Amino acid sequence: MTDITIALSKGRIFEDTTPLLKSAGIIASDDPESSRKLILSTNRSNVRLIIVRATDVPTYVQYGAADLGVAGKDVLLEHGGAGLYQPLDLNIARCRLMVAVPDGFDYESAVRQGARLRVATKYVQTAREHFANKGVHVDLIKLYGSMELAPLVGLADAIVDLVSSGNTLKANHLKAVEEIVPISARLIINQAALKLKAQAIQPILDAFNETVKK
Ligand code: PRT
Ligand code: MG
Repeated sequence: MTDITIALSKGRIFEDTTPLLKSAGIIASDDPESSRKLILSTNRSNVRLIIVRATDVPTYVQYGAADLGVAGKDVLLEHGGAGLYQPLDLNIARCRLMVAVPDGFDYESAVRQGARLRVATKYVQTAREHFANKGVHVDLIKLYGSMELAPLVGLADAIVDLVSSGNTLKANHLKAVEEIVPISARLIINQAALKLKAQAIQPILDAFNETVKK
């Protein structure tokens, strides 16, 4: 039987993918929240899960270290998608990639006046493209997390970050001023694996498809 490796990140992606895996008859043998294992076996002897950082999922799948993976659209936009087949929007881990500024900052008028903005973000590629399309001059500052802090301490005028409930922005006296793109997690498949392991992969893809449609 062909061996299949599926790359997931722990937290919301793992939690939201668990029911989809179940619909394909795949049940993890351990919970990544409590186990320190990075390779999890499943009830299916030919299927294993690997637990990697959310931003690393496309890389594992691109190089074929994993056949399948689940990654946020935000992560895929930054990665670029080389070597990946993206057949299915799983409609999970939904949020929006947005521009946010301090409560008192008049973003619209800054943009209108052609101000040069300092923008802190983990999403440098996507942000660069967004502001270039708008004709807004920006200096991008790459951060790896907690972007909400940057405007509060004078590191940046604005941030580009994911927003779901809006509570994190509110708690830090920030407001969303522009949506860049709606985000959800996608199934990704290594392009070569899809051809070479079609018999093993297609039933998983079909089950995911059915469950997502419901
Ligand atoms: O957390 P870690 O540094 O380990 O990695 P990660 O942040 O890359 O992974 P994880 O598991 O937090 O996120 C995985 C994926 O979930 C992301 O790539 C998104 O596609 C998706 N997702 C959905 C989110 C959110 N919703 C979300 N709200 N990822 C992050 N957030 C963060 C956001 O960055 C902000 O800090 O939650 C905060 C805002 O939430 P609200 O509800 O306060 O608006
Ligand atoms: Mg996170």
